[in-house]
Amino acid sequence: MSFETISVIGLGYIGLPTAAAFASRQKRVIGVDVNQHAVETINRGSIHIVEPDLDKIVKIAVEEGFLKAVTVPQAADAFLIAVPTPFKGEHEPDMAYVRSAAESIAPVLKKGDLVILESTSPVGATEQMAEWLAAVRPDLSFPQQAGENSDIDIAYCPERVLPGQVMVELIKNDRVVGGMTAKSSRRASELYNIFLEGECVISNARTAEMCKLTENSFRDVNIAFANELSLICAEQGINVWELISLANRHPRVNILQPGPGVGGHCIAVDPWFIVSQNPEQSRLIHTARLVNDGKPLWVVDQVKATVADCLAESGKRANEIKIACFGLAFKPNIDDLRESPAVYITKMVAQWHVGQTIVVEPNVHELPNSLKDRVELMDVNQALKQADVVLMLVDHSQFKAIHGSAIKQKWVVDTKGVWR
Ligand code: SAJ
Repeated sequence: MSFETISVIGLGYIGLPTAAAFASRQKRVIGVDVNQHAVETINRGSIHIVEPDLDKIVKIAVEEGFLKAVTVPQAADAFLIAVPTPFKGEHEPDMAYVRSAAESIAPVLKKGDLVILESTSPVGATEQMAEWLAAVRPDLSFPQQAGENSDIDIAYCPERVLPGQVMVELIKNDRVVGGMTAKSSRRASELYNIFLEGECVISNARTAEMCKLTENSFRDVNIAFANELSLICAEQGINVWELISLANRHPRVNILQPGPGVGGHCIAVDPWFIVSQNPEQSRLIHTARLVNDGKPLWVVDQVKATVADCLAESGKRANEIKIACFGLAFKPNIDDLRESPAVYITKMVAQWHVGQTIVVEPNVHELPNSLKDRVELMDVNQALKQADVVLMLVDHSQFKAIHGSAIKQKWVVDTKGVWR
């Protein structure tokens, strides 16, 4: 059966682009979100998140009547669940949003529907979701009960798009499809092939769940290796960026870049799902998390030591010393400050420092509440004119464009090797 109406539950960084991609292929899409503001914004043809090109695609989709947003699920032929899966307590995955999304669609499910879980999830989550659905809809059969003959097909299909390039990667990247049955996989592939130019590679639900966690853990472990090297090099008086660029000339070495820590909502979170399910086996993945999470505190210690040098050499009093922090976003050239090590470090520096703390972040016009009372937002030139100590936190292209010779300050902590 072809998919006449597709419903996407959760209209955030993944759900809204996915809904827009289907709608742009002239499919009728019902987007569902509990956030009334998001629903109203989308229905006006606007967007509530920042992602290149998404605004244009959503505007056209809404104007042409292919996309509408609602707060309560309606009947559809396929449901994609793309709600957050944060962690709780000791880094255990919190599946509460997935459960409530599943239970919210249960009343409108009908024989022949396909349900896909896209949210990053621990292994076994898709089977768990199928159990939750079966518990509230005993009149329908599910894959765990009826296999290939089930009334409802269920699959896990993780997203793997890079924030800032979502509309391109959503269409071009290969996609892993893990059905609870072969029929579920086949139907999920048919669904994604509506807009996908990459390949749909079929596996099973548990492997697809682990695949998503593996991709982000791979990146986390590799960044941790670079961050660990940066600590070792600081002890040894070696420039870590020169070292990495030299080592990367080996044909089989490709080290990532150290930085102030790992931010965002994926790489710093997803590896914990593996660790929490497999604490005995995941020693390397666990240690990588600790290495990356420890980096901001190490940077703050570097700042304290640099300010101490500045105090000793400049003859200024501590309250006369101005520290300028360059960058707040969680990675270069975006305005997303959530889970950003740069914000965390700036806050700690401002709390500790008795003098002025300046922030330069060309991608935002307003400081987050956690910083508002403590720091002052300035442009690059003002900050470079006033600061005694400079802290480079995010390698935005505007900062990279500044030549090292323009940095007159003697006291510099450069976590990205931009002004080396
Ligand atoms: N980072 C470094 N050094 C590097 C690369 C990154 O310190 O060499 C830092 C960044 O500054 C940032 C963090 O890592 O703080 C994460 O940035 P990222 O660009 O590595 O990844 P995200 O979080 O924007 O997106 C990741 C992607 N996963 C992989 O590349 C394996 C993306 O494809 C996923 O779809 C996304 O997570 C997700 O939604 O899971």
